[in-house]
Amino acid sequence: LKEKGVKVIFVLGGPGSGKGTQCANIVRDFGFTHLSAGDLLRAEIKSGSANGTMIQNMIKEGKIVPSEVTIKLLEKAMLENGNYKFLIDGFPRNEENRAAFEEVTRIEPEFVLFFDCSEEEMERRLLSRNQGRDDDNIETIRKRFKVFLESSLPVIEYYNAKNKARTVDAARPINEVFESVKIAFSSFDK
Ligand code: UP5
Ligand code: MG
Repeated sequence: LKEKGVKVIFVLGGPGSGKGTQCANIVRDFGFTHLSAGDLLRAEIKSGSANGTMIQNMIKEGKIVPSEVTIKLLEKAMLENGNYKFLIDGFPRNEENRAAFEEVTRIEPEFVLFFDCSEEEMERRLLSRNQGRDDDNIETIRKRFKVFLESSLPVIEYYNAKNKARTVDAARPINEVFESVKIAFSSFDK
């Protein structure tokens, strides 16, 4: 992947902060390929893979699936795709995810886009999404928030300390958030 000249941007933020929504806009305007780690894991469940039941149980509990499983899916998706610019949405979710990805792929992100949003707003969005996701119920949502605070925020702080995090106020209307996203991407050559 590194030899392919692959460039990666991590898109991070709490559950319901708008990662998927904004990635669709970035794909349209900046020519990236969107890889949602959560979507890849859900596709793996549907495919009936040997890991499917384990993944399904972890998602229902809001827990983080072992790195090797997620990284394999991400690597495969990047290798199969002709593009070289990828948005990796919802990964890395903990320190171990981050270190393992770097170790395995030797890729460091160009930067990390962080969608900052209050829990109150994220909860409202998730409860009204209605796409039949197993984890969009109040019990699992609370667990997802806890895991985000305890395990995922430290990853954002790690990149922030390296001056690699670009933080966007995600608690605004979709179009306004995208205006800030465009600014974050403006220094990245198309
Ligand atoms: N919406 C979006 N933006 C809005 C705005 N500005 N104003 C008003 N409404 C807005 O948006 C959520 C909802 O809000 C939508 O209805 C949207 O229209 C509306 P969305 O763009 O879907 O938000 P997103 O941040 O993508 O929310 P998502 O629920 O996908 O985030 P999660 O991080 O919780 O979910 P993910 O799919 O990444 O992971 C799910 C689970 O998979 C994890 O909990 C974990 O168990 C597992 N997982 C791993 O184990 N490892 C991984 O690496 C990744 C996932
Ligand atoms: Mg999403």
